Amino acid sequence: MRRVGPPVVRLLDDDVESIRYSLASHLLYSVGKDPVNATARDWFMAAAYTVRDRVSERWMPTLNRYYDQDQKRVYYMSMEFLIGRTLSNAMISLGIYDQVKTAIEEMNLDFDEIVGWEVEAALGNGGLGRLAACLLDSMASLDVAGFGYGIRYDYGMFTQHVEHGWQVESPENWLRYGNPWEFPRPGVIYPVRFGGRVVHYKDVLGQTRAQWMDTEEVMAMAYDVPVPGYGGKTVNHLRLWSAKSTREFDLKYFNAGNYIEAVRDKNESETLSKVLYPSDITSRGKELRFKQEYFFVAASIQDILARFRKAHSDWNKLPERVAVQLNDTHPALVVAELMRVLVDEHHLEWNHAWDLTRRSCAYTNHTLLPEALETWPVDMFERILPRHLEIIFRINHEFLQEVRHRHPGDSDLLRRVSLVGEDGERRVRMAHLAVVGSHKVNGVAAIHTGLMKSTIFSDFEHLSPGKINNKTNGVTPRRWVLAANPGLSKLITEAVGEGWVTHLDRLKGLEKLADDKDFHARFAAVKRANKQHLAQVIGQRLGVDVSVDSLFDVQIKRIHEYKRQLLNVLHVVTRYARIRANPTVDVVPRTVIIGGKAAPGYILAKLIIKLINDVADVVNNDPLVGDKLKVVFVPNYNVSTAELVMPAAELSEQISTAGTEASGTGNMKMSMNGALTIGTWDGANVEICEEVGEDNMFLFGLTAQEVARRRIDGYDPQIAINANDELKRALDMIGSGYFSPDQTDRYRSLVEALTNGDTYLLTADYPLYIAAQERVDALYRDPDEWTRKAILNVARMGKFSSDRTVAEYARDIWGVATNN
Ligand code: 26W
Repeated sequence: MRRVGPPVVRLLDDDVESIRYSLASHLLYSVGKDPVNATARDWFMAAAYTVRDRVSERWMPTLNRYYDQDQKRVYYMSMEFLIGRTLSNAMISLGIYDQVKTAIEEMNLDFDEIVGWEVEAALGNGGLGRLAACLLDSMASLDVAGFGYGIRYDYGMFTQHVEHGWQVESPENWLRYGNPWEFPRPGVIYPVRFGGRVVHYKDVLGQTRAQWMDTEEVMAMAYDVPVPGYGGKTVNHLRLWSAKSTREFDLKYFNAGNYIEAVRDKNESETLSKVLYPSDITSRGKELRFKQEYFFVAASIQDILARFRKAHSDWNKLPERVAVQLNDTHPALVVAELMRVLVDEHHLEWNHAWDLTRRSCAYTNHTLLPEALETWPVDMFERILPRHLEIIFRINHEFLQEVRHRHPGDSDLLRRVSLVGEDGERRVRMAHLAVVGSHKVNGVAAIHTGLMKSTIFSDFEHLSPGKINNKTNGVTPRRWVLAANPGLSKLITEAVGEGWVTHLDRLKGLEKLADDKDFHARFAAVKRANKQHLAQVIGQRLGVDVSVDSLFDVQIKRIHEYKRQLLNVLHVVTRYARIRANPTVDVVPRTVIIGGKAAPGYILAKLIIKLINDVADVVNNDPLVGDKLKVVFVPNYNVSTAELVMPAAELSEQISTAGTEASGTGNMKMSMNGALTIGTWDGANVEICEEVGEDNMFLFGLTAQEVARRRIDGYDPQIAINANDELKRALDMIGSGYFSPDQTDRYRSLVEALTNGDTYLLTADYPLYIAAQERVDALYRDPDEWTRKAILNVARMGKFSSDRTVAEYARDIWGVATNN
């Protein structure tokens, strides 16, 4: 048992004077500069250390409290954590924002400039990674003992540049200047093994056992990033693993006198945590990716079990004390690894181990797109993780046995639910492993969960009714409203008190102000100021002059065919053609803002970016158009850009083909910041509509059922195109090179994909989308009515706090209490 240490002492005060003292001492003692030669970045580091000290003082007591109370731990396992910047957020969580800001300003420094020097932690692709970060914030804010496990990539999400309209990627060396938020833990280091072979033998008791041997080893070293909850009572952490070579590895070569070989080998084993895979669409059997997945799973399981064993000797307590949440299938190897450790290393009986494993694990699915579902070739699996493959085969054998028993003679069912796909090359289906190895499986919005049950997991739904459940996503109001939109936050607090920050349903109190003239004016002024700020940045950085009087129409998210940025472009081109045809007509001025990264290998997505920029070039420079229409592609869309754009958005574009977007979370962020949504009946849009009311949104288009129907019947885009002159015209303009005079056939393939096949049914939804856009224009002409609806959006978004999401996971899946 743990020794009883001295009581925790808080050494640091939070008044301006003490903070100024901390800043000055950190500048000198930690950064090694004095105010005379310090750069803004040096001051950022000093500020970060100043805040970090105060985080640490609250962190250790949290860990001790969990230990003393033997709290059940929740482990959020994710290949991605898209955290963004930390400084302002940590200041807000600790309640020291004003003091730190004042202290910095009293030293004659520019607070915003200093904040701007922080390189964001972009250890994620998009929605899935950002959700992980929001859930960590909420777990800490609700006093849940929730910890993240992930990978400390040397290179996170690439930086996107736009050159001649094309996306160009460059590596983001985010650790170059050091990361003030991480604590290296050289003492927390575990071996992770790969390859080798499995030997089966009988032990002294005559039990058959497996030994995995002749493996190669890499070490996983921990780095801890504290996660302060709002109010500062609880500070959890995220533990990220970095690959280090083993010492033996080096010695083997050193002894043979081959120094250079030794160093090369060392480098190779350290590539495991080198880079984040920047594709969130295809899961092509990349061996390194597979190894990354096992690397962080193996290290985390060792760490989790070591912590458990410090307090418990009875394995039966595992599911009572440990909940492991799998963020998509990327960590699904947890199931096999936990089995391996319990059976091979701790000699638990198979059935006993299986019972503990299933009761500890739960799995969240984030996509139905077939190309994003992970499967790994059996051959490769066997080469890299031979013992795990055996374990998976046995899990599969016993699972199929049970299915056979319950459904005799249904061999087709067996083929469908098997953990191993047998059509073509044999592959392990990670989603099936995750489902079978978990006690709960969830989707991330009601419609998505429904589709999981009726499509990809329908057999499992019949086999274990009730196992699949919904947990609609949410976003943290701390980052996405309080920090990103101080103007709106102030207004909300004045109207409903401070409690909304942790009890977002209190926004309901704004409803009664939806018709209040004075509140209208102030609400509209906040939006205008936010637009002004964004317009200024766009002017400065991109040299595009946008009018604050225009409607800010925003689509920010990864570039994907299914998200249909192209549909947005078709609307822009239609609008442009209308203005050209009738230049004197009175139109509602629009600024269409689009941002997002394309996976580097996703040629079509990159072509879409080029198209957006080509269209922007023509439209923005057409004197006939002027302020009536502007198109802006915001380069390098990331968390920091999102924090700038969300508060300035008036129209939120959420226009995926119904049934394809699992949830979406940008939709929530924009609506919470007072944008109206133009969107399809997809993902969380459906539930946003339930909350804010159909009158306060612009929903359009085919439903998921209608989409499925059309696909079955065989959809012919030609019919829709021939029936709509404006659509035909827009496609002709794009396809014939109107926007690409330097290369007139640039978009031929793109237009052909729409005219033959049109997988995502853009042409089917086009007329409905254009009609919805006309309703948008009409409403914008009535500013009071627009503002009223915007206020109602904010007022009714309480459900979409990630606090609500975490509370539901805690109650239905993890079995832990929340403090709210
Ligand atoms: C193996 C490659 C890969 C990597 C990541 C495939 C798929 C992914 C993710 C599942 C993609 C993703 O980010 N999905 C998004 O998850 C969000 C959080 O639940 C949802 O809001 C989005 O709708 C969903 O697209």
